[in-house]
Amino acid sequence: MPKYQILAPVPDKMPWQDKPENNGNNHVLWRYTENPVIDRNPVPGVARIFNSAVMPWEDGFIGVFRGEQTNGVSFIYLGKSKDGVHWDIGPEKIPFVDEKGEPFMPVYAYDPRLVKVEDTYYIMWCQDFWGAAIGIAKTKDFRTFTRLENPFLPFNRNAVLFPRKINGNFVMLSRPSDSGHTPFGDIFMSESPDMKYWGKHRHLMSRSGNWWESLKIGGGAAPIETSEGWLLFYHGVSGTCNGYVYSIGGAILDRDEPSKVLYRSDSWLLTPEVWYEERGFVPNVCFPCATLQDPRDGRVAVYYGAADSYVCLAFGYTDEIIDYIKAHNKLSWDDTDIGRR
Ligand code: BMA
Repeated sequence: MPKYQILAPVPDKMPWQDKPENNGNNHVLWRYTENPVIDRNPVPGVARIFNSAVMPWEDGFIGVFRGEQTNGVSFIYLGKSKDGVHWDIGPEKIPFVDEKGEPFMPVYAYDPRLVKVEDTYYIMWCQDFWGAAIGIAKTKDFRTFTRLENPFLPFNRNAVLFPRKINGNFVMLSRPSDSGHTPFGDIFMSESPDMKYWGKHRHLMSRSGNWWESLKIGGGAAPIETSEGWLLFYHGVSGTCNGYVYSIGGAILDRDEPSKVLYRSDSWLLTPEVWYEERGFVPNVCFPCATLQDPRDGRVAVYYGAADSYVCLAFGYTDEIIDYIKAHNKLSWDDTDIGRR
């Protein structure tokens, strides 16, 4: 039994590989040796798949995938897998409909997350709404995808829903941004009773004085509920003289009031170090979007986009990750308050 309890459903299976003997800096996340799990040109008309999210489904897994087409425009594709590693990606963009059942296709759609709350799966992504903003859809069967009202005004990215209501409301992280490459940005949190009207906005966490996350941060995978708090994998960005570098950071949020950060690691959990993270369409990007976890032993698999070109997997144990975050904890005053001014 893990030291820290994971409060999430037990999966039938999940991809896994044991920690290698020689794990570099002995980090708490280690890369799958068969990375990338989705290579270039995976589907006709799609040049790259990356920054994508998966969940257990039926006797395997299902995922929503950012497919960048050969014309450079990204859309969301559906994929299925028996083992979470080998993916069968559908050749068509997900055919959203609006709440009246009329077809809805975003101008573009990227960086999807997939989160189940109660009996419904929600997909949230970035789309054009007179500039980059958040789109959301829901499905119960992965056949009909009903697009909901846009939750936030532009400009915004990196929407990540919590996997259960907190104090009766849906809770979503987001990162207000600009319409371009956004050289700033903190994570905020908003609540909704109905997935339509959003409010009670709170500031969750700032970019920090730590160089690897000093430019901007953004939510990554849906937070994992543990007995220590919500474990959040997020991305932190530094602005080097040769462009942005995206690393994976870790934080633990209060279970009842998640805008309070309990612990936050001053060091990254994973940073671009291998060819598929350092070399690609956009070099030096590790961009987490989903996890699978097993409450029985604390194993966690992190799905992340690498170099805006590939889907990759890293593994860890929640006990080790939480202990690492605690051991490297460095909070500022605005992490620990409720985030309202
Ligand atoms: C961000 C998003 C991500 C991308 C990252 C690095 O602004 O567009 O999709 O992975 O930049 O290019």
